[in-house]
Formats: sequence, structure tokens, C-alpha cells
Amino acid sequence: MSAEIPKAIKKLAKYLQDNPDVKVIFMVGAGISTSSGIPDFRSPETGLYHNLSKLNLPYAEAVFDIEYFEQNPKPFYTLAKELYPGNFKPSPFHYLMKLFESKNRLKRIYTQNIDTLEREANISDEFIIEAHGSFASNHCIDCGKEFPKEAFQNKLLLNEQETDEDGGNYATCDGCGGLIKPKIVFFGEGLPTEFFDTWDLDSSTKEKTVCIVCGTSLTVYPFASLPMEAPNSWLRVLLNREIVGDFKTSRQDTDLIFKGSADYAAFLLAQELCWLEDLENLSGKQ
Ligand code: CNA
Repeated sequence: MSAEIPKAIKKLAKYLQDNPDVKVIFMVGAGISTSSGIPDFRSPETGLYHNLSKLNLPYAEAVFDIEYFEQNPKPFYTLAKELYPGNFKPSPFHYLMKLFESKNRLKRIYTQNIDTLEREANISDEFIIEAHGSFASNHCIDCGKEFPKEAFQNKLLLNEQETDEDGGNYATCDGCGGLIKPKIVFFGEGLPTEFFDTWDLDSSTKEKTVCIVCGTSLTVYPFASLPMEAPNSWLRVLLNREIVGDFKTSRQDTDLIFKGSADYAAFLLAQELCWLEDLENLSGKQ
């Protein structure tokens, strides 16, 4: 691969090379998984919100609204079938994050994604904060009883027809009869305490840190406020198709911004850090 390296990537690589003890915190969203075949929410034409008309929702976000789910779980089931982990492979950007772990340069990954591709890329659990939960466990939305992932998965895997018309073929609690739902954070629900506790810890460090924001529109709070809460000693980097959030409204002089695809940024950065062969091997593009 030989490409002219954009300034932001060059500066980021130089900063990482000049400061070998500095670690990286990634803050990522749906845009790092689009090349794996999972649509994001908000990209025009291709985003899930654009394609939700078949679900007959009153408004697109209703698919992740807890009150709407209680009345009508079907749209979420339809969407969950499309997103369910196991059908997709990590992207080169996921493998770049894995390389940061292997090279002992990773501090944390805060992900909004529910696709668990960070785990699929073999990144160790201790580094991953799934801010919006995942399909890995389930609970009853009425009494809170916990269920294994199969409780929801088995119903999801029933054919469309069965889940379609009868209105009753959804996973329900054997205790109170309430609906069982994966621990994905819906609008109207709180984020896992692990998210807040770990961020309190990570953001209290006085050490120089790099935070790389990638593949997110920075529109969902409280996640969207992480870059603005980054201490002044941190270097903030945005790798995204568009300029978003605090990088648009309160850009700092030191911010580094690369406008483009996450995977392209991953390969360019790897090239500049002399990690290209590692990345190509990991992502199977030799
Ligand atoms: P979003 O609001 O859809 O924004 C995606 C952002 O990524 C946009 O700014 C895009 O321009 C940008 N983008 C898209 N493709 C690329 C690419 N290849 N390279 C670089 N940038 C790209 O998604 P957010 O994550 O910001 O929104 C938060 C929601 C999305 C969370 O609650 C997630 O649960 C939810 N979500 C997750 C998934 C997943 O798990 N893969 C998929 C769809 C939605």
C-alpha cells in the first residue's frame, strides 16, 4: 500500500511514536462496522433509520423505545434479526484497535455498538465498555429477572411468519409474564454503571492520553459528551466521514481531524506506525 498520508494521520502517528508511554482510548460507533455489512443509523440512503419504513413505525427511533417495545415488540425483533451477532466479521478498524492492545498501547474502547465485533476481533474484555449494552444477556422488562442469551435468541430464530401474526410469539418471563429483552440500552433506559464508573476512572488520569473518536455521529447522550469531557492534556482525534459533535461546535486548536472512511484511516495509520503488515495479516488482506 502506498498512499499520500494526510496531515492528521501523520501528526497522530508522530505523537504516538514520540510518546511511547501514551495510551489510546477509542470512542466508537456504528460507522466502524458498516464495512462489515451492518448499516449504521443515520447515514443518508444506507442507514437503518432510512430503511425502517417496512416496519411501519410511528417514528424511526421507536424501534429502540422501551415504551413502544412494550406495546409492539415486532419491529425490534425484525431489526435484531438483521443485527444479531454471529453473522458478521470485524472490520480492519476493529483489528487496528486489537493491534493497539497487542502493542500495549490500548487503554480502553468505549463502544456504542451492540454487534460485539470488538470481542470477535479478540480484544480482551477488560478494555471494552459496551456503553449501550449487547445481546449477550437478557432480562424481563417488568420484574428484571435475568435470562441467558438463548431465551431471546430462540424466539428470534423462529421464522418470520411465526413471529409475525400471532402477536404472542415473543420471549416472555416465566415468572411474571413480562417481555424479555436483550440488555441493549433503549431510549428511556439508563446506561450500565460500568460505563460511568470506568469513565470516571479513565478521565481522572493526569497522564497524557490520546482519544480517537471514530464512526459516530455523536448525537446520542451521554456517550456524545465523552470527547468534550476529555481532560485538556489529552489529544483528541476524529476519524469519521463527517465532522461531528464537539469537533464541529467547540473545536480545539490541537484537535486532529481526518474526514474519510474508518478502514482507510486504519490502514494509513498502520502504515505510518509501521504496523501495516500486522494489520493486513489480522484483517486477512495480504
Ligand atoms: P450513527 O448515528 O448512525 O452515526 C454513524 C456515523 O459514522 C456517521 O457520522 C457516519 O458519517 C459515520 N460513518 C458511517 N460509515 C463510516 C465509515 N465507513 N467510516 C467512517 N465513518 C463512517 O451511529 P452512532 O453509533 O453515532 O449512533 C449511536 C447508536 C447507533 C448506538 O445506540 C448504537 O447502538 C446504534 N447502532 C449500532 C450498530 C452496531 O452495533 N453496529 C448499528 C447501527 C446502529
